[in-house]
Amino acid sequence: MSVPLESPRLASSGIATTPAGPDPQQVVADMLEAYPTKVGRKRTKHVRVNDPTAIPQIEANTRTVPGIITQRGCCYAGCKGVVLGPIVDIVHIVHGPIGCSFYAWMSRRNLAKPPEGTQNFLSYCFSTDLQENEIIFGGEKKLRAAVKEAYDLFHPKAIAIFSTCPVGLIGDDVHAVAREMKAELGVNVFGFSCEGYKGVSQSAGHHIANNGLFKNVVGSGEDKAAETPFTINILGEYNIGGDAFEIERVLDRCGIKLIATFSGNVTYDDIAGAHNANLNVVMCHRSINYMAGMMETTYGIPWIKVNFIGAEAMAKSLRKIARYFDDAELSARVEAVIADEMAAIQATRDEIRSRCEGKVAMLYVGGSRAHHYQELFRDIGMSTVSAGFEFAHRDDYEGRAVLESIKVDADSRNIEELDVEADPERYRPRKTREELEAMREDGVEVGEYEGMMADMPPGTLVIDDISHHELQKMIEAYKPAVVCSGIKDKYVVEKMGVPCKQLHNYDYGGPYAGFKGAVNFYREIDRMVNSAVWRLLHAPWERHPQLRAHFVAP
Ligand code: CFM
Repeated sequence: MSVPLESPRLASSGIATTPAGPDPQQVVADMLEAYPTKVGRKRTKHVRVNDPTAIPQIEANTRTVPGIITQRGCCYAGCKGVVLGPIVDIVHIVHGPIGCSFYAWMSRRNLAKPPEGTQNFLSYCFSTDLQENEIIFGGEKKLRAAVKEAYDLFHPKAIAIFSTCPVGLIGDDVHAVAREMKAELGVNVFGFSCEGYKGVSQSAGHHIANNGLFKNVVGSGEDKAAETPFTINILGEYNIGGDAFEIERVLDRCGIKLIATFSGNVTYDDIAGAHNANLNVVMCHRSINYMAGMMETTYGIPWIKVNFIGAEAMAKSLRKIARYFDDAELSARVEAVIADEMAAIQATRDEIRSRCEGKVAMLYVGGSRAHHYQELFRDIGMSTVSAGFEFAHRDDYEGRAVLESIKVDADSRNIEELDVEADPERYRPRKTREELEAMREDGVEVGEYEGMMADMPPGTLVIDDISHHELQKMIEAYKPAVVCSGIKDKYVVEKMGVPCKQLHNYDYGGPYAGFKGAVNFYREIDRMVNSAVWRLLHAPWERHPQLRAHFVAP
């Protein structure tokens, strides 16, 4: 049995210990047993029994073993689908075969309510529709024509071009075409070499997107003085299911002005003027930490890590922002908003907590949500026995302190690291060294992320890039009340009689951020974990074992 040890960071949450359950070491051994020796050896390094007081090293951001079925996406998905795609008034042209566009069309549920008069291309699908002819003779001509056609039809502020796998293979120079068309049309046109095969997952695409957005858009707007000093950008919030709407509602109430959200419910001009903000708050560290670092070096804007998922986490993050601005009036307003919002959700939260308390969840999602959503479960007394990211790096698991020791391999060397320096005119440090030091003493670290493992109780299992086989074994061992994952394994989970909540697109729900979002999530989870329907579900092979298929490793 696991030893229920206290986790000091979690003591205040009321769930500081691991609930009694199977021996995690034994679960790991059983889970990896079926693999061929070499695969087993590799996967062992991606699975860790957590100890928040002595965080173990985990293998992450390395190639997936072919054939073991994981949830990862590709570099193009990370660049176009995740970071750039949600910017509403850029025409996003996918240079490639039509499938790359069609299957990425509107499936991420990044919503937007752009201001009156703003163009909104989110519901469009632009593609050069490469055919055999271009694969043989080159696709630059067709790309040029597509950019021109999009310009003639819409006259957008900017056009972005995204390269898919074949474009890299045939060697089309999308950057040369972009430069040429920018000169010809007089609007910003820029390209991304985000071919799907680059790197080991969509994470490579995030980095490429950050670089391109920083070079081509951020800071290209005017210097503007805001009517309040409390101005922020949110980095790594993509407005899935309307999360950014709720976050902005709460920030508004507090008197904190949002300049730009990278990239949800946001326009080209918002991002171009993002250098005017006095603070960057980082939600999804994985997809956008590069931008936070570059903006700090170039413009002197510090960043802090926040989590707007979960009512308690939201309150904590608002206090962190208020502490940064260090203004008595702002702090008082933030406290009043927190008190008011908490009071409004308390009765529902208590009622749902009484039905959910003690139940366990498993979260295997992307590169940040498997961490953030643990807070939402904690709000209603549920604990996370196991969590993992698909494509996060060691720093997202173990904290940024390990950054220096991360090995650079051939795959990561492929992705450009921009060399940025302080802007000679616009660099303006927002805080003095002494002010930053005082914040640190108050427990608010600037430019820090301690990672997921520090926030998980001892004895919990952390699994990087989980496979279908491993997921099945985990469900058999822990029999969780709910699994949070994505469409690739939703039905694997549900066929085992366990409800699965998609945390990528939220199924059809959301928002889940902020206070009102938290209530939506409590209700959804209550419905799922307390529904009798799952107990009635039996797979045919439970009654007829001859139907069970087996894969036997050679
Ligand atoms: Fe960041 Fe995301 Fe995520 Fe992500 Fe994604 Fe996403 Fe995600 Mo799906 S940017 S890492 S690449 S929080 S699309 S909005 S849900 S895997 S956990």
